[in-house]
Amino acid sequence: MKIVGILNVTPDSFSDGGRHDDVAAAVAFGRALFAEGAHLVDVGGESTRPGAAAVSVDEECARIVPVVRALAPHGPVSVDTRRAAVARAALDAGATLINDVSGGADPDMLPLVARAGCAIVLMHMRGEPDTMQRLAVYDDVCAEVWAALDERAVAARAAGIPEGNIVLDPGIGFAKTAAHNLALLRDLPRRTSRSVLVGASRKAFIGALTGQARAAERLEGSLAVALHAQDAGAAYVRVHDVAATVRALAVWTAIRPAP
Ligand code: HH2
Repeated sequence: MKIVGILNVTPDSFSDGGRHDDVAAAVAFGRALFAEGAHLVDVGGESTRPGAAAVSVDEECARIVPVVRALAPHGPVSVDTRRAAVARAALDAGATLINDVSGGADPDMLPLVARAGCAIVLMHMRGEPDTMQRLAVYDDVCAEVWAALDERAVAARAAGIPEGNIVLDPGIGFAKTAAHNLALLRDLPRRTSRSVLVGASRKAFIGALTGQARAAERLEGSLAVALHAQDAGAAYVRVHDVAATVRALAVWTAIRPAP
């Protein structure tokens, strides 16, 4: 399982907002994530936490492009964006993977990724970050989320993206209650014949289980999810705490080799 380290260059991300708002500090942090063992560093310029405000394309590019350009020579960089114009600028700056929490909703996104020949993460969410928690209503959350992801994968293939470049993500915390998140994680082993990314690091449902209000303190619960993702056969886990995840997985995989 590959470890994707999180580098948010935003003022308002739920856990690391405002920490890396100058380019040099962001690049140093990204290089440290590579040194700790991240296989990829995911650079994001728009917070998608519940209730987050939207940013303009220009602002998002201004936040991420200089960081991607300076970080890409040091290791593989993905960019966390829902906008094709931002993705294009990031690919030009050296990014090699697009992480799209909207599942390719921008009509230009899937054709762009097809032309670039890069991989894309298609994540499940409903609505927009500022409204999505109102849409967390499902009869059968696992069936509905994976049916929606299958539709996005069909659209991606129709746009010319080969199956090998498509990664699916159930979108833990995006238009989901804590119970939905747990159901999706429990169901994960049934879905990993495809390439799947799990992003649960420091999210609120972990705090609800452990009684921790502060996101930065949710390390142990985040590690528990990473170990579960490994056992479930996930291809990627997206985490804030790279060094701790690498160490936990080193012991876990020595005991239980990858499925
Ligand atoms: N979660 C977040 C952002 N991007 N991308 C994928 N593929 N999967 C996720 O679960 C996911 C994601 C939210 O976490 P974070 O980046 O830490 O916070 P914010 O959106 O507030 O910047």
